[in-house]
Amino acid sequence: MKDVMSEVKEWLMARDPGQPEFHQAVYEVVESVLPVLEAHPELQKEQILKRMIEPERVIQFRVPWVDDKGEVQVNRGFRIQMNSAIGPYKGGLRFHSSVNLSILKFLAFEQVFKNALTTLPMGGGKGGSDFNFRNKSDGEVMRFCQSFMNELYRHIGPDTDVPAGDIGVGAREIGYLFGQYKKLNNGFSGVLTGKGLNWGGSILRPEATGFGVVYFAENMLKAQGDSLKGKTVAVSGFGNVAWGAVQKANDLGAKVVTISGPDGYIYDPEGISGEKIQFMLRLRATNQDIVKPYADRFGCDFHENKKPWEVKCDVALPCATQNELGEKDAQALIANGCKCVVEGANMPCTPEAAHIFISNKILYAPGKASNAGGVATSGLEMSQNSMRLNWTAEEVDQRLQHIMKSIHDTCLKASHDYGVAGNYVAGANIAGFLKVANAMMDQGIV
Ligand code: NDP
Ligand code: 2IT
Repeated sequence: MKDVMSEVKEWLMARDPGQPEFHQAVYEVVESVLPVLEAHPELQKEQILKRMIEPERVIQFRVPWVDDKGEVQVNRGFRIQMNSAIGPYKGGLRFHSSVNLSILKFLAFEQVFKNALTTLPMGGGKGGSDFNFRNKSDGEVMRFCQSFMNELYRHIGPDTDVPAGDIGVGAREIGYLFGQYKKLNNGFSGVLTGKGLNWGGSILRPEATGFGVVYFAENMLKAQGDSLKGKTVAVSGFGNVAWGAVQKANDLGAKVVTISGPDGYIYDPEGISGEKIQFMLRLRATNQDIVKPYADRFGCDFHENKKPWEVKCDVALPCATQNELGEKDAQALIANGCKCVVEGANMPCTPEAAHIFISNKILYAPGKASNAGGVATSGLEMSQNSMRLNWTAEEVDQRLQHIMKSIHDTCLKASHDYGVAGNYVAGANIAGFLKVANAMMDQGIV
C-alpha cells in the first residue's frame, strides 16, 4: 500500500505545488487510512481518495474597500467548498494576513473529517481573506466585511454552505457579514453561525471550542483512570479557543499557568482564573495581539518571543495556530513530564512533533477530533434556527458533552479496530474517512 502514498504525493506535487500546509494535512490522513484502503479495495477503485483531495469547488474573489483615509484597499477573498457528501458545506472564515490558498485548503480538508466525527450532518468548507484586522477601526472592518459578502452571498445559503468564525472572525465580523447577507438576500436565515444571541445565535457557541477541547482531554484521561483535577495545564494563544479552554480547565479543577501571543508567553504560577480570564477578552479586544499587558497587570513573568512549551506541565493545549509546536517543543514537553497534548488549534503540532508524541505513548489528540466542539455547536445553532427556538445553556452544554464523548469513543474504537490501539490521530482519520467515503460511494460518481 506504500504506492498509494507515493501516488498521492506525485499527484499533489504535479497539480498543487507550493501548497505545503495542504500537502501536510493530506499526507497525515492518507498515512492513517492505508489499512482501510487495503481492507476496502472498492474505495480505491472508485478513486475516493483523489475525489476527497480535489475540492468540489474553489471560489476566489476580489475584495475592494475604502479605508478611513479614503484610500482604496484590495484584498483577496476565498471559499473552499471541499466536500458535501454528508451535508451542506460548513466551516469557518479566517481573516489573517497569512491567509492563502494552501492554508484554506488544509483547513477545509481537515474540516471534512472533523464535521463527520461530530455525528451531525455537515459537509466541509473553509474560507477567508488576507485582510489584516490589526489597527483597523470598526468602520473599516464593517466596510471590508460588507465587500467580502457582496461576492460570497451568491455562493452560500442555509442549505448550501454555512460559514462561521475562525482566527480574526468573531462576533463583530459575523454581525457585519450577516447584516450584508440579509440585505442582499432579503431573508432572515441561519446562513452563518456564531450569530449574536438575540438574533439567532446559540448560547455557548463562543465558549464551545475551548470547552470541547477540555471535555475531550477529560475523556482521554478518564479512559486511563485519571482526570484533570489538580493538573497543571499550559495553553498557547489568547483568542477565542484559548479563552474557552482556560475557563473549562478551571471548572474541572485544573490550574492553567500560561497563555501566549505572537509577542511571547506569560507564566502565571498562581493560575489564570477568575478576573484574569475576563482580562483575556480585554486583551483580545485591543486588536494589538500582545499578551505582555497580562504580565504587567498581574505581576507575573513574560517570556518575550518564546513559546510556552518549555514550562513544567501535565497537560498541553496548543490553541493558537498551525505548526506552532515543533520537534524541540515536543521533546521539551516530554522532558518536563507532560503526559497529555490536546490540540485546540487546527494542526498546531508539526508532523515531527506528532510523531514524537505518538512514539512516546503520550495521550495525544488531533484538532479534528478535540476541537470539533466549536463546529458541533455551530451544528446545534443550525438545528435551533431550523426549529425557530432556542435551547438553554444546560441543554447545549449537555449535547456538547455528549458529542465530545462520542467523538472520543469513536476515535478510540477505530484505533482498536485497525490495530493502532490508543492512536487518536489514526482513529480520528479512519472514522471520519469511513463516514464520508461510504456516503460518497452511496451517491455515485459526482
Ligand atoms: P482568534 O483570532 O480568537 O485567536 C487566534 C490567536 O492565535 C491570536 O492570538 C493570534 O494572534 C494567534 N495567531 C494566529 N495566527 C498566528 C500565526 N501565524 N502565528 C502566531 N500566532 C498566530 O482565533 P481562534 O481562537 O478562533 O482560533 C485559534 C485556533 O483554533 C485556529 O487554529 C483555529 O483554526 C482553531 N479553531 C477555531 C475554532 C473556533 O470556533 N473559533 C474552532 C476550531 C478550531 P495574531 O493574529 O497576531 O497572529
Ligand atoms: O475550525 C473550525 O472548526 C472552526 N473554525 C469552526 C467552524 C464552524 O463552522 O463553526
